[in-house]
Amino acid sequence: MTDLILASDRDAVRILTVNRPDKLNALDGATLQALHAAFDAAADDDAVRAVVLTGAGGKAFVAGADIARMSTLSAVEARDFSLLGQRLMRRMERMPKPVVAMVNGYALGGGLELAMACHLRIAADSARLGLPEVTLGLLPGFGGTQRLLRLVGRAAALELTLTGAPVDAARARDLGLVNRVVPAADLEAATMELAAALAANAPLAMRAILDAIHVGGECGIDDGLEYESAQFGLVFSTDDAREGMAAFLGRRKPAFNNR
Ligand code: DAK
Repeated sequence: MTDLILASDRDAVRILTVNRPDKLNALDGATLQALHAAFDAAADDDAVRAVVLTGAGGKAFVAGADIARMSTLSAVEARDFSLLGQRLMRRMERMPKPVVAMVNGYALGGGLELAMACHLRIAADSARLGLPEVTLGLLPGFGGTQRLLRLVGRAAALELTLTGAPVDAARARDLGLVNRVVPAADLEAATMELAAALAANAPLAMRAILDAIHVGGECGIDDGLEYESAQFGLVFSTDDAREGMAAFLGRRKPAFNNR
């Protein structure tokens, strides 16, 4: 059997590739489970400082949940499938290191939900993104309504989910659905440059930032500020904070050690 998820490392960047190109990388249960295991492994590996997620085959990031598999599910199985996907995407969102979606083509339905669970999204100008579930008589089942609302606000979230119509990459950037759009030919280089820059930053500071932004998105400003200052105190006591400040003062590049 071929690997559903390919994993390779470029220096401190782990590249994960959903590998079902003949099905435009559609997500079935086994692929969701393999992705979960791959993210667990990336989280546990101290040598990995940033993760890039993409799709194989050059045409799609991920074209959605596997409709053929989904069409055979009972209600109970559909709930389990939804829980499996939600668990994976929560796991990704709460990763202690930054995760970048390299959106190299269609990101539809569960595929866009997957991209939205990443911390940053960079898209090829040829990519198309959308939540077409409504056209199948469904609604997003991996947290898509909730993450889209938080990313782009109510008006655009309602437009994308109620019409089901995909948007091109430029519109996705205007909505704030992706951080950056680059020519398709430059996508890999631009993504790896971004990921390498992230990987060079202090891991414990990034972890604290990921936590603070996540917590802040779910609570009021006073609780969020308190959380931020607690994280600041914690990070301030690390070797990497000493190293970062000393490197600045010594006019040299810092070398962070995750301590
Ligand atoms: N699932 C299964 N197979 C898919 C697929 C998908 N989402 N997308 C593409 N494929 C397969 C095609 O069936 C075809 O397979 P073969 O016939 O060759 O065996 C192959 O990939 C190539 O696709 P096309 O021949 O269709 O390629 P085209 O270039 O003509 O079109 C396309 C590309 C992306 C426009 C088209 O494939 C397309 O419209 N795909 C479906 C996109 C879509 O509707 N995605 C959203 C899926 S729904 C829930 C949990 C989760 C969800 C909902 C509920 N709960 C449990 C409650 C999430 C739902 C979704 O994601």
